[in-house]
Amino acid sequence: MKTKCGFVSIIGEPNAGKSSLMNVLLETKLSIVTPKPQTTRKNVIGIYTKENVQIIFVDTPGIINPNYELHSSMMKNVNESLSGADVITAITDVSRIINKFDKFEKLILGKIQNLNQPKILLLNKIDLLNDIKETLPIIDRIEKYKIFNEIIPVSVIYSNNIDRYLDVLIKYLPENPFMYEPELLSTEDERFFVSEIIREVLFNELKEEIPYSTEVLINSFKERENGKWFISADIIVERDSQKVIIIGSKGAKLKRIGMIARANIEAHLGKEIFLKLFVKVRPKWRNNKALLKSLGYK
Ligand SMILES: Nc1nc2c(ncn2[C@@H]2O[C@H](COP(=O)(O)OP(=O)(O)O)[C@@H](O)[C@H]2O)c(=O)[nH]1
Ligand SMILES: [Mg+2]
Repeated sequence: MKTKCGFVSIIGEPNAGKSSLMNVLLETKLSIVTPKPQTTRKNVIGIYTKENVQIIFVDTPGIINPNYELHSSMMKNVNESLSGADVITAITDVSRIINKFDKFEKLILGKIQNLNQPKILLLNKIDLLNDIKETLPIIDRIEKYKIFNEIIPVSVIYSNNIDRYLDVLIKYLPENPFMYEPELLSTEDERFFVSEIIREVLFNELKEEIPYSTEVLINSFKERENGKWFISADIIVERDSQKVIIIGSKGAKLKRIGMIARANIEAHLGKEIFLKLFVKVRPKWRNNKALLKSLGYK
């Protein structure tokens, strides 16, 4: 039997639903999803294998105009994923695209219009529209650019039209042998997922700009004699005032963050862990190239 296998880059603006899409396709929660934009900072690989098809999805940070070195690194990740892709999937929040079409045109269409790979556009969040017909003028407008091979309205969180997307995607996927074992879900290691889970809790528990000023560094990740895993991590912030907020009065906030993170990590790893969190101040880490490098950024 002939097999199909290839890389699919998932790109789009912040909050479009890129990470949700990958999670729905893989029927698991690999990539962190929050109501806040710019949560995903590094590319996350998710591998879908069914029958004779293997799709290596690459979830990417939302495309923005960079303000920090951190953002430049995030955009490098997007570009890398695009250049390695066999098929490109762009996804946009259809309920908001009308009011921000110029931005969509410049950031998304501009970025991919000269690339050669097949391109699919998902108009996401159709559940937020009063009538599916509202997508028609948008589709007309985007079709004029002749960038996309297919434009598909979907609702990722309701799995609406996702089957159709998969069918179309598979059509454009090249014939190749599988690259990975069919059981493998990701090439990312557990340390990465653990740090992402902690970051997700920070995004959910902290207000305004604080989550954007945080990063998580796993210091140790080892099995102890009693079978319980010991994980210690630094939560890196930019200012003392942020450290004070994260720790909270009598350490209550950090305790809560640790409790939620531990439960989520245990659910992910399927085993009990012991989690120790420290908060450390690294002024302006988002603009410090050397520090970014030590945190795994390009
Ligand atoms: N109403 C609605 N919300 C969605 C849909 N897909 C994603 N979202 C929400 O949009 C927000 C951003 O999703 P996320 O996957 O993190 O977007 P990303 O920044 O592009 O990775 C989250 O609150 C999701 O629950 C959808 O189909 N309908
Ligand atoms: Mg994301």
